[in-house]
Amino acid sequence: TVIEASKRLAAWTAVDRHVLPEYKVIGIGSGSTVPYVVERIVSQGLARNKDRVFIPTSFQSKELIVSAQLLLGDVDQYPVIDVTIDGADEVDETLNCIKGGGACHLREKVLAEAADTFIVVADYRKNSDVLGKNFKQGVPIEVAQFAYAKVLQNVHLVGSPGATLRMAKSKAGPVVTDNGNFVIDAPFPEEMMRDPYTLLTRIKMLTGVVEVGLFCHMAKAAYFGNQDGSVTVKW
Ligand code: DER
Repeated sequence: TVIEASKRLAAWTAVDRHVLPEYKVIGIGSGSTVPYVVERIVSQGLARNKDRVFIPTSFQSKELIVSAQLLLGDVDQYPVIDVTIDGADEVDETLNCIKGGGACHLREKVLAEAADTFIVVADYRKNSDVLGKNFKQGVPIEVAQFAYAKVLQNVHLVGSPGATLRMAKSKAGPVVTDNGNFVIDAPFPEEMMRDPYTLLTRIKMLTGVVEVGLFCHMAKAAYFGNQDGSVTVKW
């Protein structure tokens, strides 16, 4: 499909430009765009270098690394990462991202922060000017199970009366993350989404919040595949 082709285009461009020969530790994100990152790493022979190790950001990401027969590492073995490449749900004009559509944003943010360079790859739907304009699901918030009702109440009070606990589709009950936590999806009004860093700090301070799916001042560049086969780069 056009969307898959645009994901592939973004991923290949980012790998060619940012997985430099001297880089030894590569962070691999989660979601449906990152498989094209691994595809390019393999096809370009960038995994043949046996001292190049790949760090996962989720169970899914680990499975992707293992199935591609790449060398699997752990972030406690490799606390400093050369480059992390990951997807996003939406990216604004100054590279702030909504992430967590796949409920993986805690480990993703750890690896994004641990990397010297954090690169986002996405299809054209994610290229936006104000967060929340295209991605309507709300800001993903990972919360401790014990505290979810209190966090939900407080998120309602700080500006998201429509916030909900994320329920699973093929499992009875809520989504449970790789870390054993719940996820709250919290839509906020546009004027609050125009200052995502302030919003991030307010949500993060709520007791029981583990991590917030707003990545502010983190990405060094974002690559978007377009429907016409071109690539848009933001940096
Ligand atoms: O959940 C996540 O943070 C993923 O990275 C998500 O934001 C991107 O997933 P996609 O590449 O399948 O759109």
